[in-house]
Amino acid sequence: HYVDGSSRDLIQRLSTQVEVRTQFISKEEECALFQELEPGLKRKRYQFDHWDDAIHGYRETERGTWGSVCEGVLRRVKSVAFPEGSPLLGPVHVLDLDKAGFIKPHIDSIKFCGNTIAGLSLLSDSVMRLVKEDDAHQWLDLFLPRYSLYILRDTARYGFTHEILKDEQSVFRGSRVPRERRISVICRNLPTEKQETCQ
Ligand code: AKG
Repeated sequence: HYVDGSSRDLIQRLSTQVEVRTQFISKEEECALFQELEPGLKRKRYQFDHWDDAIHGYRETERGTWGSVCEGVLRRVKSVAFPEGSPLLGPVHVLDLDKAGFIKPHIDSIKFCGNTIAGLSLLSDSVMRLVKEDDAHQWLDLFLPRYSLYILRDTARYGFTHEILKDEQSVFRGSRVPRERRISVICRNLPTEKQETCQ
């Protein structure tokens, strides 16, 4: 439903590594997250001008401590997305994309982030595209509705770039997915020592 791709086989192969959980947070929880984040975000300007940035039209922040509603949401994210006991990157990453903003294809740092990325989508639907690093013909599109949680693991995280499509290109299975301002709240785990020594 929420995953499209270049072939059935690819969708099947990545099915344990790519998850979209719809309605993961309630409207009230989105509101609580927004109210905690908006004052800090509002003080910053959207960055549009760095031509070499992976992200265009964004502002960002990190957060280590949350009020009780948000803390409950993050506990739920952690319990469904990460292996038990997997140490997480300290603060949670918050990315605020302007309506005109987008994220270009990239692979998250293998040095600083572990095998799992989990992100909540606030305020807007969007489309995330994964493209195999060494074969652009192999791709997956994920429809990320507002209030959903996506999880990328292992090969989906290491062997595929991910991007958030700009409004003009935001289409899923032939249907337009209008992009509004979007805030994502992203949790990552730390690389294990074994992963680190492999690089
Ligand atoms: C990243 O931080 O690596 C992302 O691509 C974030 C994607 C998102 O906004 O959900």
